[in-house]
Order: sequence, then C-alpha cells, then structure tokens
Amino acid sequence: MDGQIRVGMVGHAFMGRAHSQAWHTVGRAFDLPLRPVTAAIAGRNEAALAEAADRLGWESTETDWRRLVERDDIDLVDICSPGDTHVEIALAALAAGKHVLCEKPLANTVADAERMTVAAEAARAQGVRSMVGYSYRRTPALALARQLVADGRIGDIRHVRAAYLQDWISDPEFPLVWRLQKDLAGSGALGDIGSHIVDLAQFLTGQHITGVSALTETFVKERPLPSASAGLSATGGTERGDVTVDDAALFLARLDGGAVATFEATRFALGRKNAMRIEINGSRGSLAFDFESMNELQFFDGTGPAEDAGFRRILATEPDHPYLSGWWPPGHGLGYEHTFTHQAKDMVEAIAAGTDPAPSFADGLRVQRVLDAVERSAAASSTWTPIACTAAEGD
Ligand code: SOE
Repeated sequence: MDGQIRVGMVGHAFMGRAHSQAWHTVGRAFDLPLRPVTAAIAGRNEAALAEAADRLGWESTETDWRRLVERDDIDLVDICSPGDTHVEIALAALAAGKHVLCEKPLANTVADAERMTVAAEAARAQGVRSMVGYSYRRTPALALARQLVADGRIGDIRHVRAAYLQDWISDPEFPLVWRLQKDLAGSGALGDIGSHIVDLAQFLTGQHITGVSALTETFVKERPLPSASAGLSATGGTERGDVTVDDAALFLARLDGGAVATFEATRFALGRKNAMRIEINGSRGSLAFDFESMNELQFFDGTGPAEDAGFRRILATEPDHPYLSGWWPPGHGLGYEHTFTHQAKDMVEAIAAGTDPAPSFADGLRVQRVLDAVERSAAASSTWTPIACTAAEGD
C-alpha cells in the first residue's frame, strides 16, 4: 500500500459524513502506520454525489458501488449505506480482497449476518480485515469502563441497565425515511439504536446475552412519504405509507456470566436527544454513563468507608485515558465524531499490524442474533401476563 490505505466509501448521508470526518482527522490526531486517503465515494444520484465528494473531500466518485469495489486503487471499503445493502457490498468487497468496515447493525437478518461472517473469516486467511462499526466502544469513558470492569474494580456483575433514548421521530408528520421501513432497515429503534446498547453491554461486561423476554410497540402507524412530505401533491393531500418497524423495544436479558439486564430503545423519548445510557452494578461497585455527558464516567467504589462513599465523576480526558493521547489537554473534551476517528485509528492499525480489529463480523452476528430473538420474543404472547381488574377497580 506504499504507506497509504486508500478508502472507498459507499453512502454519503449521516454516517458518510461522520466517517469522512474520521478519515480526514485520524492522521492529524494520531501517528498512524498507514495514511488514509479518501480515494472514492459511491452513491446513486450523480449530482448529490458530486456535491458530497466536494463537501466531504473525496478524490473521485462512482455511481455504482460495484465499480468502486473492483478498483485496484481501493484497499478498504467503508459501508455507510442502509442496512439492506450491507450483505451484498460486503460479500463483493471481501471477495475482491478489500478490507471492510461496515456500519451497524451488521445486516438486516441473522442469515445475512451469517453469510457476511463466513466470508469475513475466509478472507481473513488471505490477510483481509473486517470490522463492524459499533463506534460507541471507542468513547474514552466507555473504553475506560471496560478496563475497570476487566480489572475487577466493580467485582462480579449483577445488573446491566441500558437505555438508548432519542426523540427525532416523535412528530407523527416526520416522513417515512428508510430507518422506518423494515425492508431497508431491518427493524426500527431495536436495530438502529438498540443494537448499540446490546453490543456495549457485551463489550463492557465481557459476557454474552443468552436469552431475552421482550415487547415492542409502533406508536405511529403511518407517515407522509419523504417525496410527498416536501410539499402537497396535486390533489392537495400527501401520499402516506405504513411504518413497518418498531418505534420502541424493551427487553429483559440474562448474560452467560450470571448478570441480569434490562434494555430500552426508543426514538419517542421527548427531550432526550442522544441519551445512550448504561449502568453496571457489581458486587464491589457500579459504573454509570450517559452519552449526553460523554466525557464523564460515574464510578461508585463499594469497597471504601461508608461515610464518604458515593458516585464520583471521572472526567475521562487525561492523557492516559484511552485515545486521549491524540487530543487536547485535560478537561477540553471530545465529541460524537471522535468515536468514529478512534474507530478509523483502530482499523488502520490492525490492518498494518495484520491483526483482527474488534468488533468483528462475528461480534456483529452475535448482536444480530439478539435482535432477532427480541423480535421473536415480542411476537410471542406466551410470556405475557395480562392483569384482569374488576369493575370496582376500574377497567
Ligand atoms: C439514529 O438513530 C442514529 O443516527 C443511529 O443510526 C446511529 O447509529 C447513532 O450513532 C446516532 O443515532
């Protein structure tokens, strides 16, 4: 690769923007063994693609991702397109000997995730590396939390309590974007944001989810189509379409190390913008985190004297904290985009070292199995216990 790693990215919406920022920034923040080059960007609409390439800083464009994957001057394919496209692009890229970074969730189904994992493991034998983009693991405060758990600082894990709360689709007139269509997104809040907290719970505890009991709900059953929502059609009405995904997913889980867990994912929590929260209670202490205060980790050390016990705030901005060597003096803080920069750093370093970056496609498949189990549990009514009330109690 003559000191470079040439990236070809598919997609240029929100994730395309975040990944572009990361590829441009990572070499300025960290000393890397290979210099990332934003060589090509692929998208379907030529005009929008040209504007994105200019704004996001990509050297060339392809209106067909297949040509991007086949180019000899591309070393790594970065998949930032909707979930239904992941499997086909990843399989083609791996077969072409390209390293692959794929946005989350890995796929829209377990079957597709299995195919991607088999292909990734076969390509690995040829030195091809692959990773799935659960970027929140690379928040310094959460990487620190993982270290504290692994070091036994909170003892045996009893509880995991995770919630990912947003509110960007609480307006019933918000259009029927791809994240609200099952054939494109695979699921709703469950796969879009629930996948993050499933991955994090397993990453932070080092334990795997072995079973779930779940319920899901769709609050708004139909929405204006994106094209119609831009204005009224000739008849004065707007075309509308059915929402085919969950608006909220809540589930209980057991982990293989003995912990019990609760998960909640919704995009209807009015006032919560990107409140990805996780708390871990152990036999010797607890950890708590809220992404809306992403530089901070709350730590309760249960081994100290009672009179001055309490949660203390760790400001994860010290040079020794994970990833901080590349950034600013203590207290200056990082943001959402830096988790993607750290993701790019770890991917480039793994490729240069010939090691396997994490989370792997196999890790992504484990998350996919949990998402699938949640949907099957929610569809079954076997564990649901309705409460019958008398007239006197009010129905
Ligand atoms: C929308 O809910 C979204 O953009 C997710 O798709 C991302 O994975 C998350 O990082 C932010 O919110």
